[in-house]
Parts: sequence; structure tokens; C-alpha cells
Amino acid sequence: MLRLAIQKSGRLSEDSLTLIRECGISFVSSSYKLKTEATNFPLEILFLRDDDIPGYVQDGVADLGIVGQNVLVEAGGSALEVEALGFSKCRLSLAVPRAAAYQGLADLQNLNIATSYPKLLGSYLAERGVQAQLHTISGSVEIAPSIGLADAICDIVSSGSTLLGNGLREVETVFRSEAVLIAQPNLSPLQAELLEQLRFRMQAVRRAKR
Ligand code: PRT
Ligand code: ZN
Repeated sequence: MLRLAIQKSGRLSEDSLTLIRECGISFVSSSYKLKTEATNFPLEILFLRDDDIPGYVQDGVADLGIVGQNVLVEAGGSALEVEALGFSKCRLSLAVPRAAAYQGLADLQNLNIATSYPKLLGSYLAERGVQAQLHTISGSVEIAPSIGLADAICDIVSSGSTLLGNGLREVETVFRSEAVLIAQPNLSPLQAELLEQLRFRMQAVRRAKR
């Protein structure tokens, strides 16, 4: 039996459920249930907050998970990426107020930057020799400059309209992300075999869409 953790409700949820169904796996899901069992594959599906998924997979509470690479890498830990899934593509970007003079990373030196991704941003800046004060906030990062909390932000962008709507300009891409299948590092041989079957089906689903 494999336990797969997916996001309960959010941007990843629908595509994750669709992918599992397109793999030919049948299950009943309802919005109030926190887990469900597949009827034609030895799979149990757990519905969790996305931020909790890498930790549950690392600890073996779940064997597999579907999360954004941004969440996986920010979490650190030992959960392994085993398959890129091609949906929920986005980028983690630095942005400054539209009117700010920005010519390059050196302009961020000693600024206050608000983000929910201190690890990803911290290593990006450190690798480039930029020192800045990072302020970790968990949501509504885009309003930080307009309320005087930060000089710049680093957050997830997809269309760019949230930045635009908050008077911000995207200046650097820190990380590119998509949804990935992750696995705990200590699967049993039988679980590893089931994972291979699942990956084979996922790859076939993606090929069929191309
Ligand atoms: O409740 P839970 O903790 O499970 O969910 P969540 O609110 O933390 O995550 P959710 O559902 O918003 O996002 C889940 C994953 O989707 C993220 O970790 C990313 O991998 C991916 N993803 C793809 C995005 C976006 N696109 C996205 N646009 N995650 C967030 N956004 C937000 C972003 O934070 C910003 O506020 O959308 C806004 C920007 O969008 P644009 O289109 O205006 O640029
Ligand atoms: Zn989350």
C-alpha cells in the first residue's frame, strides 16, 4: 500500500486529482474527508495543506506527495523529487516598487525584503554576494512595500497581475517551479515497485497530452 499526500484545497488540488484519475485510478472523494482509498490500485490519498506535505513525506507518514518545487526546496529535508508533473508552473521573483531605480542585484544591498521563502531567497542572494535583511511573512507579501514594511519583495508570480495591481515591478527570477511528485527515501521494495507503476502511468498521461 502507498499513501499519497495531496493538497486539500488550493491551486494544486484539482490538477492533482485529475492526474490520479487519468492514471486510471478510481476513488471517491468528498470535500470533508481527509483521506480516501483507491478502489483499483493499492493507494490511499491524504488531503493536507501543501506546506505540511514535505515533512509528512520525509517522516514516512505519507510515502508520496504532490507539491510545488518551491515548497519542497524551501522545506529542505530528505523527501526526494521523483517526477516533474508539468502543472502549476510559476516562478519565485524579486520585485520592487514601480518607481524605484533598479539596475541590478547590487541595488538590493542592505534593503529590507519581505518573503515567504527565506531559504530560497537567502541562498540566491548569498551566492551572488548580496546582503539584505529578509523579513519572513506568510501571506500578502505584495502589500509589504506600500505599507512601509519592506523595500522589495520576493514572491510567487504566474501572470504578473498581482505585482502590477500592487504597483510592483518584477526584476529578477530567483527560482522556477512546477508541481512534482515526491517520495520518502525509505520505500520498501514493494512500494518502490508500485511507485514505478505510478510514474509509468503519469509519464504516459503527459505523453498523450503533447
Ligand atoms: O492552504 P495551503 O497552504 O495548502 O495552500 P497555499 O495557499 O499555501 O498554496 P496555493 O494553493 O496558493 O499554491 C500552491 C502552489 O501552487 C504553490 O506552492 C506554487 O507551487 C503553485 N502556484 C502556481 C502558485 C501560483 N501559481 C500563484 N500564482 N502559488 C501562488 N500563487 C500566488 C502568489 O503567491 C501571488 O500571491 O498568486 C499570486 C500571483 O499570481 P499572478 O497570476 O497574479 O502573478
Ligand atoms: Zn501553503
